[in-house]
Amino acid sequence: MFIAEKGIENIETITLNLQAGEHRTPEFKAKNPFQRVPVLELDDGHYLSESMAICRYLDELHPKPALFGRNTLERAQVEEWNRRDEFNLLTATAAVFRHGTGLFAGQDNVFPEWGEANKNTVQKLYHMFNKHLANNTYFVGDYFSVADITALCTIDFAKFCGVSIPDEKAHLIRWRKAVAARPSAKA
Ligand SMILES: N[C@@H](CCC(=O)N[C@@H](CS)C(=O)NCC(=O)O)C(=O)O
Repeated sequence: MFIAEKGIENIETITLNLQAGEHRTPEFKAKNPFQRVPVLELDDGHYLSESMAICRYLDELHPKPALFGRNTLERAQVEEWNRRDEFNLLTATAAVFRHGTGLFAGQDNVFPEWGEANKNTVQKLYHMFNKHLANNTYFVGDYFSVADITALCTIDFAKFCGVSIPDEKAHLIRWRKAVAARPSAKA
């Protein structure tokens, strides 16, 4: 979505089948020792992983449109919300994915009770996000940023994990509809 918002067209995409373990090969481990996607492969032989590191790299090469903030305050606010999206919402959602969906049942270190607890955490965050969006078009005022991209991807992941936005959270639903309607969300 970030690449599409930037209008960058010369990045070839290679999809790995994670369920088939295509990221657990020695070749892929050499690109990212953590064996996670995404990885950006550079022409000079470097490999970059971690989504935000990749986004920041692309942002410096393609500054327009600015997605990390247009001034000092906005840059701090984008960071503020992006960290809340990742450290709070994504962490809780990932716990629901692993512990609360049943997809990993039977594997070591899977605790369904922890999954249920994190479903509540996601709902509490939706409550806070909804209040914030009552007075803001996007997470940072009327400025669309990478924090909106992180939040949309995480909220849609949470839905996949069985945690949807409740109907009464009208501001969060309005925001989600607007961001999901962007052409980049379908890219
Ligand atoms: N912090 C990393 C997270 C990367 C990550 O967890 N990727 C998942 C897919 S979204 C993955 O590769 N999972 C494979 C596995 O856990 O074996 C980032 O932002 O890029």
